[in-house]
Amino acid sequence: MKERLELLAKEAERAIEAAASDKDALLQLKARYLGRKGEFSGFLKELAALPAEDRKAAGEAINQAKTRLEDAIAILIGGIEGRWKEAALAKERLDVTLPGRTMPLGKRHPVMQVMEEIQEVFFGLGFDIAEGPEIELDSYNFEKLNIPKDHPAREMQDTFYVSSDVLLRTHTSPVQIRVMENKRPPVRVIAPGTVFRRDSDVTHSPMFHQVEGFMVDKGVSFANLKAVLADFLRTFFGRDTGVRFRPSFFPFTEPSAEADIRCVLCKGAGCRVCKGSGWLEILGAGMIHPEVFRSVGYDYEEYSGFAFGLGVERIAMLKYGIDDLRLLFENDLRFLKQF
Ligand code: FA5
Repeated sequence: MKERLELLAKEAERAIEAAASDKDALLQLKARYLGRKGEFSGFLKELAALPAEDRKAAGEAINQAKTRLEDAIAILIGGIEGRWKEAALAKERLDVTLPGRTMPLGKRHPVMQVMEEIQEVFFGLGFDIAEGPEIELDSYNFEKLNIPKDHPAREMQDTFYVSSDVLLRTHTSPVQIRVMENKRPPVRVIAPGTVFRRDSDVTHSPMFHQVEGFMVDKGVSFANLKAVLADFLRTFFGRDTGVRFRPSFFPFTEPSAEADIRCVLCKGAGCRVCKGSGWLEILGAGMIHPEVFRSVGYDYEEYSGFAFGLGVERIAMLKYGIDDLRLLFENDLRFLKQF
């Protein structure tokens, strides 16, 4: 038995050596020689037939041979797996110096960018910010601004009505009323927001943005209005931009004016945007009407104030040389990415 055992062990060792780099073959050899029904199990069965005094030594010899072979297989498989792991690690090594993959980032819409820039200029002049509702009461959008129900000035702003007393605000001027009802002078406020009108062409959109601004205190004059607006326009468009004030009419200001800026698209020569005039109207303004002061409980003998309303899209058009205001609302990324 001893010789057969040694012979089998030698044969197994040779087979293992020949399969040293093949994990599957090694596992097959393990099953073939050392498995429960493997070739070495035959020797264990023979043990019972041996005389009692020889059994122990024979059992040990079988187990030693098996253990040796098991260890040899385990070492070889360990080596193979180790090499696989190293190869995988080498292949997958992270190169931390590679630039990351960039996610396309969204940007502020040009109208919002311009709105923020406008706010910055007025912050610098000491104005606070206020907001009001986009769905507004008729009384705030019109009546308290000195525009009663039958006033012809209502036709200046084609209105989207929700019901007879509720509408989509046509301008940011109702925020003047909401602020003045709640705060005593001095006030210096700007109110940016979305407004709605039944209007649509290259310089008009049914939804657009305004920045309202107003200042009330003792002794505020038209000169203050001109100074603030001229400062804003020069800061925004540059020192040599042509600006002009024209007399105008708003029921909530007296006297009233509109400010135009030299059309940057045609440099004043006349084009479809400025309708051939060389100028583009960007804001309405004036001294707050005594009737408006009366509706908010301000004493118009004691206080005076100015107000203005800027069209944000018009300013964006002029700033970026856009020749059709509707482009700003088409959400074409090729257009929007330019800003
Ligand atoms: C008003 O809305 C007044 N509330 C402004 C005002 C405030 C005057 C305070 C006096 C005191 P107007 O309707 O002119 O005024 O509009 C103001 C600006 O909004 C215009 O100069 C123009 O730049 C812009 N605007 C008017 N309608 C449209 C439109 N449909 N689309 C884009 N911009 C517009």
